[in-house]
Amino acid sequence: VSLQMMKHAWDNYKRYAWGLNELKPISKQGHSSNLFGNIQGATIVDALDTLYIMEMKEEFKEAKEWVEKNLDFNVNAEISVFEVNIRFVGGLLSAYYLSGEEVFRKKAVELGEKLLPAFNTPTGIPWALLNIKSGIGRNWPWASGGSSILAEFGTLHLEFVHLSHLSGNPVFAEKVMNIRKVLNRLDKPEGLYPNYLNPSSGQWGQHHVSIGGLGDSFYEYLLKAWLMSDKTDEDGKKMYYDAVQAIETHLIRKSSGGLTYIAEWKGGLLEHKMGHLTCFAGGMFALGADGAPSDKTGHHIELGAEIARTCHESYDRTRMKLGPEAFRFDGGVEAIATRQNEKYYILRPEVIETYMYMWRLTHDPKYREWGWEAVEALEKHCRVDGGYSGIRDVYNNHESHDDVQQSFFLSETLKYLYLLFSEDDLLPFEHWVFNTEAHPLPVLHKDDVNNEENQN
Ligand code: DMJ
Repeated sequence: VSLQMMKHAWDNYKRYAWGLNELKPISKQGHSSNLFGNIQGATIVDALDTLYIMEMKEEFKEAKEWVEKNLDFNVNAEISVFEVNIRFVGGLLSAYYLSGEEVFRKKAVELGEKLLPAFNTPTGIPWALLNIKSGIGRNWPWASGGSSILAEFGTLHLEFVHLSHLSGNPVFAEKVMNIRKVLNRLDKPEGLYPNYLNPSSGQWGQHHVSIGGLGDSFYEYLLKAWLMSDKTDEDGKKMYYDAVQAIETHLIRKSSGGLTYIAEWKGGLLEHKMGHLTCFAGGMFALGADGAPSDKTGHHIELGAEIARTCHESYDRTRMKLGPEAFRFDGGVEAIATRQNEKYYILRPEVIETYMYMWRLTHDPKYREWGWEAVEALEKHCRVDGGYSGIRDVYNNHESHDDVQQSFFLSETLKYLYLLFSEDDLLPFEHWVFNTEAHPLPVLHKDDVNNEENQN
């Protein structure tokens, strides 16, 4: 089924928005996101590996030809370093590792080089935004005290390690190792990492902590850096398990109805709200269970299962059986959005991602059942003639479509659905880690690394 869904999403993108970043499935035209500046083709690059894995050979071939002829980074444009890294660098790296086609390696390294000026700050903590022609960077104007964002500068590690591996140029890995060093030198309030860090002073901004937006994939990349290093990156390992310990103590709570959730922390006060983005953490806890101190393995799996259950409830308690952007555990509600501007669903993957990890790690059939419920809801409410669209209010009787087919729907949501219903030997966890945009990157086995060093 996810293959049919991919075909529908891809065919319509191709028909109405080919070469542009995303598709507007209701108005049947292109959608230009300013996150990528003038870089074009986000949906193509994000979808490459999904097409490959689903064996959509014709489509993969036309996507590859587009990349060869049209993917161009010589543009005068300000881009989000994080978004371009996870979608474009990540997408190109995976396409290279899966297909072995040199063009993807070349383009990934070329783009990586364009991103390097972002690190020209007093601390080496990169800017959020970068003009890839002039090399001038800056931060989001809304970010606390001119800060860079934890989930942005903390979500470069996997891709940059691979860029060094594939180019033979150590500079990429050095840049991300330096981020680690800066973080390790800092005092952390209650062992937690605030979402904001000023790249000039090297000091934290507001003490807001989140495992959802602004924080999320930083934690994910600590664990995955360790896994991707064939479990040699002890620093990443320690930072991850220490952070989870602090998260459990200060952020994880149980509602009176028995639902475990991860709250947000604002200078010591809890906001009893969980984002759809936060739901990825169920899968992360389960993936990290194996490496946890031996008495904690079962506990981390259990934590993953609890988060999966809570996130499933957030879907189940809506009219459309699709989860809201954020849901609360206060004012007499549990796992329900109470604010109008938190009731939307934009085809996000995190809940299905967690089902996929839980399925692979426990084989409890309920995760496939829950995944199937999501398929039915997507088909019923998000599928339109011209592709798939997000929904403005998942509690409403009638769909109000937002008219955007997000590129991560093709790279993540549909890929995780496909994997949820595949055998475990398709992209097995021993050999692959998924970047935060669901692009698989191979584990760098000790032997590979040594061999290459010898060759060099
Ligand atoms: C994706 O770009 C990535 O999953 C990122 O980590 C968070 N936001 C979207 C999907 O929701």
